[in-house]
Amino acid sequence: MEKAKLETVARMLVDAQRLVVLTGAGMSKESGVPTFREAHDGLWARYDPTSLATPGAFRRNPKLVWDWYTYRRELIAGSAPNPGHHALVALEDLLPQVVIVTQNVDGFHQQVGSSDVICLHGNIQENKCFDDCQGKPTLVDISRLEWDAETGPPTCPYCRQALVRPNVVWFNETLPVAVLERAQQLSQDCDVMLVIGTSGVVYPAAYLPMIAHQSGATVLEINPSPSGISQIAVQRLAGGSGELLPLIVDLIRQLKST
Ligand code: BV8
Repeated sequence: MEKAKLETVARMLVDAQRLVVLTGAGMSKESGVPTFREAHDGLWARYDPTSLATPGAFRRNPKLVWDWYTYRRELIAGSAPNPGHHALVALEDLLPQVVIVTQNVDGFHQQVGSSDVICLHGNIQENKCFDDCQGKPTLVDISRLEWDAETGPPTCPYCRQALVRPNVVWFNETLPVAVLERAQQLSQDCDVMLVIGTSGVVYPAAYLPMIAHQSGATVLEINPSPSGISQIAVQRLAGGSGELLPLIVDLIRQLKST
């Protein structure tokens, strides 16, 4: 990556008063967590995740979907946030406002201590009643349940009817209203949006950079490949976020000290 491009992006970030950072699966790639569209290793290579992450798939074959989430939870448990996640925490000491809006469900931003994280699509570590029988969401602590995991997910301990499912937003499910509204408002109000590691094909998350752009914000991108966001980004740094973010934060620190 040529230094001049990094310096250009650092100079666009150093004076940001209201920065929004939108992250996707690419943010966790250097932690060893496969991105959403990349073929998962082994058993899951033959399934398209967008056909597993749906309420219909869960109704049709709860064990298959539950096992896919168990596999992903184990993958995440065996991984760790990478230097890119830590760099975003360091950015909070350099800029007046940094809000992370993430599409990721791995919990890594929260784990490293980012202070304001909006999870658009939920949290893979949490489970809930499929029917939200006690209200939205009816969280269930499965560590307190006894069930035969060979049969798939447990039954909700409250209603004893519906099955327990991961507390994530599936395709064809609406995002929590308050979460989406806050993300949209922040995208409208930000002066800079840094978009990291997303293909920009899943909506309504992919609308957020467009909202920022139409509101006059500077949109920047870190992604090794062009994405659905690239055409509205004034700069795309073609590299890995785990490698580039620490370099950018160092440059911002230098600019701040001169
Ligand atoms: C909804 C949780 C209303 C589950 C996920 C228009 C408007 C509204 C809706 C739609 C619309 N058009 C279509 C829809 C429907 C649908 C949709 O968007 N479909 C797509 C496939 C076209 N949207 C929905 O259903 C949403 N709900 O709209 O409600 C509604 C209600 C009823 C009926 C209709 C509509 C809900 C969407 C949420 C789905 N849940 N996750 C789980 O994780 O199991 S989405 C999932 O995929 C991820 O969370 C993520 O958000 C998403 C996209 O993945 P990315 O993060 O972008 O990752 P991807 O692999 O695609 O790309 C990785 C990128 O990283 C690449 O660009 C790569 O180059 C880059 N990269 C690689 N290495 C690195 C890197 N970058 C940096 N560093 C590296 N080292």
